[in-house]
Amino acid sequence: MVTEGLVVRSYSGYYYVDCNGMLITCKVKGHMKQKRFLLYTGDRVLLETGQQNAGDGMITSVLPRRNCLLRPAVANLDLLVIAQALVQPDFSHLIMDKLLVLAEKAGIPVLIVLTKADLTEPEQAERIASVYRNLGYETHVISAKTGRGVALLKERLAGKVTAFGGPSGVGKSSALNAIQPGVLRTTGAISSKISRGRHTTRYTELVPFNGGYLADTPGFGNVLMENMMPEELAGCFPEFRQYEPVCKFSPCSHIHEPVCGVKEAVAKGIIASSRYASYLAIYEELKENKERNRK
Ligand SMILES: Nc1nc2c(ncn2[C@@H]2O[C@H](COP(=O)(O)OP(=O)(O)OP(=O)(O)O)[C@@H](O)[C@H]2O)c(=O)[nH]1
Ligand SMILES: [Mg+2]
Ligand SMILES: [Zn+2]
Repeated sequence: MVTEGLVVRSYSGYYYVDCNGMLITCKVKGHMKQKRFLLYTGDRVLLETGQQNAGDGMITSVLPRRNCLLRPAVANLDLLVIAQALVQPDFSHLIMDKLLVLAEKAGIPVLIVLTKADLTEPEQAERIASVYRNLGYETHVISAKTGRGVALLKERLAGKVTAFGGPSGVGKSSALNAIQPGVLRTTGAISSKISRGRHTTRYTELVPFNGGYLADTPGFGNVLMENMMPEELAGCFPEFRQYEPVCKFSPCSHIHEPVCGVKEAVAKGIIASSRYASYLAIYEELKENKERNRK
């Protein structure tokens, strides 16, 4: 029998597929492996069931994706929550801007969550949040410890397929647990190697939540910008768009050109200096990638 299902977790060669509420353990059919087809958590797949065990299946194809991300590795999202701590670890504009660029390129709506509000002054939180609110990104300041901001965030996730992504240790799993205690069934295996029993998320798993799904994902260190050309970057900074008509050259890299609307807006303080600094750093990284690939 052929049925459709949703990949809710993948783990060492096995895919766990939700078929109308029943969890089926699957492998992928040989011809798919030959094509080196990557399957993501969040993929909709066709599978053959009922050969041997009722709980086993074989994935035969992947249905077209609406969207897909590598970091975190997940497909078909309605919403990506980009989580970062205000402190511990310190907030990084560059990491936030890189993740925003990747989400813009993938065409996935973003909601920003700034965590550990209990560890910082409200003014500091506001300073960071305002940079992103001014760009039009919905930004929530929360604390899993005190519960601040959790109820409102929970409301905003209802009925959607949402993944929480961001650097390691920023509090993604803690935020999810605050939103829905017990939501993480299998994540949070205690690692004795990493600092005294900290819970570190090992894989992406979708869990049903309020008419949609929530995904916790493993944190990462740095964010590598891959599969992107330097010339594409400005298009992933939405606030640049309205100043580009002023640029003398088209296309304009907004770096060395003499008359540039974007550079003017930065000089006037209309475009945040942290955003422009990220643009320069990412542009440089993409240029280096391009030169390396040419060799
Ligand atoms: N004070 C404070 N500590 C927090 C908060 N949220 C998380 N923490 C702490 O931060 C550490 C990391 O939290 P996790 O929820 O495991 O972080 P994570 O983003 O899921 O980490 P990875 O799974 O490794 O990517 C833990 O020691 C938490 O107790 C918060 O709101 N306030
Ligand atoms: Mg985690
Ligand atoms: Zn320009």
